Amino acid sequence: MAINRKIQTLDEFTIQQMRNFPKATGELSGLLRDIGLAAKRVHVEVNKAGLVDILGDAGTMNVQGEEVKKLDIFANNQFMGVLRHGISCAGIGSEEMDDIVVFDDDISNQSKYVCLFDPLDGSSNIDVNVSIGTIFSVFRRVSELGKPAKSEDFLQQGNKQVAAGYVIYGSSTMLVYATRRGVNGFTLDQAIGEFTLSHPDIVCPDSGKIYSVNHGNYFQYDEPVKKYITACQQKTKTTGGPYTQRYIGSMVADVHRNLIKGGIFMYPGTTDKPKGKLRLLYECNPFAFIVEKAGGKATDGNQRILDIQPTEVHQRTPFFIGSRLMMEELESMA
Ligand code: AHM
Repeated sequence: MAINRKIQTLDEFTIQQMRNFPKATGELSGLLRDIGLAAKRVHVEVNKAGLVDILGDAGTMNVQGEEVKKLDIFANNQFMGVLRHGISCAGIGSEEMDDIVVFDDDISNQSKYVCLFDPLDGSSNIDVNVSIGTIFSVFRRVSELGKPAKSEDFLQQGNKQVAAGYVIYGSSTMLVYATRRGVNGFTLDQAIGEFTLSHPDIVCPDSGKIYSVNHGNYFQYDEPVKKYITACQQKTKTTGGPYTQRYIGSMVADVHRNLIKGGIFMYPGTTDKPKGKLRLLYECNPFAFIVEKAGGKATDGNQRILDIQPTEVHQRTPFFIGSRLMMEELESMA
């Protein structure tokens, strides 16, 4: 079968984008290629997840005599491995690791970027064959090149991200990433093992019909959030509701759907957990960057997510994200 040369692979796309910047060194393209490579490995394992009872449980030996790892640990190791051995990343922070890891070798100390990621978000959905994802955030280092990266490289405001993206392991596997130039989506063509450009220049519709929130926590939300949820369920002039409630419990899938179709996703603080559940640096910041670049908005209920000054790698924040007009409607409830 002849390959359709109208397709554009992830590598081709990032290199073409780089040509618009005469001073670009290709490091960011290399970083995205490395992330794409790890994502393909995770894709293969995710697709075998249903066989885990046949192949052996986590902590036991598989048929090759290797220890079977939990999928989220496997994903973490893949992303850490490609970034450590690539030439573009000086260190990483991950949901799976307590502390940042600074690679500190001659090549990595010269690398311009650090990366934060959630290797497998929504991992409680693995057992039941529901979409899960990887989320990542890329910052340019602020510490001196030639020396090991420092914590200040990771604790930058989200508005300093140079790129952010996610991979969704769903009915197909997709990698979506944003830079300051816009948001583009690539679907994994399994026949050739390449991410190919399928969703160029993604724009989040200004409004939509979907709201996504954990209704089980309703009585623990504050009054403006309850008021907005009630508005979502009613036919009013301003919201154009009632909206449809869709909540997978896998943020990558929920926000991806709302990005494409229009909608709002909320993970508010609760009386038990005032800061909610989601992590600022590797869950909320990357999505806020992507959705803002696509024309939407993201806040913690008070301020823009991207303007929050982080103080620690694993900090949590309430999170509201989605179509511009729906977010403005929510803001008017305060
Ligand atoms: P997890 O990766 O441990 O599953 O947690 C993250 C997920 C998000 O993807 C999702 O939005 C949220 O947790 C759902 O939480 P809840 O079940 O409290 O609604």
